Amino acid sequence: MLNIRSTELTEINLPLVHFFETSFGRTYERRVILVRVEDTDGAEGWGEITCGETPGYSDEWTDSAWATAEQILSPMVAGKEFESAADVWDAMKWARGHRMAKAGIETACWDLEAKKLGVPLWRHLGGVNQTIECGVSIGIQDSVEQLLEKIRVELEAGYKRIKIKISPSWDYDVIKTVRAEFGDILLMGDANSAYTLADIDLLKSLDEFNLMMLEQPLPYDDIIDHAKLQAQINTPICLDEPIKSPEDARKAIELKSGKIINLKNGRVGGHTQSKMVEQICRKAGMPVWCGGMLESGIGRAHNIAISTLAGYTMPGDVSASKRYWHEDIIEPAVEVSANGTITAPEAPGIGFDVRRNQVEKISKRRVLVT
Ligand code: OSB
Ligand code: MG
Repeated sequence: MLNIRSTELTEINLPLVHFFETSFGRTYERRVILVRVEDTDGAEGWGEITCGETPGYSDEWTDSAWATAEQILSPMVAGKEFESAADVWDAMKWARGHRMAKAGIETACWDLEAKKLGVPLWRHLGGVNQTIECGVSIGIQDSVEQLLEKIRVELEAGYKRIKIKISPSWDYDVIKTVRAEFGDILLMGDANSAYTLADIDLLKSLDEFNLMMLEQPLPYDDIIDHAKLQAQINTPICLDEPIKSPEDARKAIELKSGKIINLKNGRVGGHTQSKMVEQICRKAGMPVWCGGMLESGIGRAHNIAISTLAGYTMPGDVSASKRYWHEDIIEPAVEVSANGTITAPEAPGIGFDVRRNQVEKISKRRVLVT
């Protein structure tokens, strides 16, 4: 039984160690919304709202998520009683969309519940693989030399798979150079919706590079043209942006819109929804892997936990804190082993301590909803 007394939102600003550029823009500093839920016994759980600073990746962004979490979603959870964290999603279902805002609250409730039970969150979620495989996502750089250097560093650190962001001005030639330099590493590209079917010749030409997959080449809300594209290229398509629910996953499988799903906790609305997508995909033989949204340690810890489920069979975009932050807000920071793995912690809940003093230091605003 969960008796939620309050939800508390805190916005913190975290400068990235290195800018992150995708086909929709460049980010230097994250505005992260942390969610702290407290129950009537005074126990707490932490979550993170993973949306970007602009509506460039999805329609949610910091200020829209803040308003929605404060005014609409928190009142649906604060002061309410739940059989279990798995029921929190349903309490917010009336509100359409806003899945990242919902996920921040929902995942905080899962952390709280696992802590109260004294079990690690990954086990509480039904995880089976305590050690997960890690890849990295490398943004568009100012030069190809800079990209090659970054890839070299990550391969030396042990990461299992390299994802590079691509766009119409950073695609064929760049991938060709990377292949020539690093041979048959596990390599993939993520276009973040930078192409349309009119670019079919270019997209077909990428087949020669034997990419592990091509992530989200076509528009952010499309699963129909992706099916047409998949029928014409050999590279497996991985869907990211358009899969916002278990129903979306089912439809994409039926339509053959792609062969893999990048499953982001925030995008689908939290752990309960991720578990449903994972189950649908596992039954259909569709691999999933855990994507990232440049999370702080709290979102990262939740990503580690959910990645331990059986259906997450490919290396995810879950990597070490130090790739993003000079100083993370959790203790210890997330570290990756020399062979590119993370082992989910045994401590209850997310298994990392939140550095409250550090959060205070970099906090920009706070609101408590009771
Ligand atoms: O498309 O997967 C994406 C980051 C922000 C928005 C969208 C995406 C990404 C990443 C980075 O690829 C993943 C990470 O390292 O957190
Ligand atoms: Mg993506």
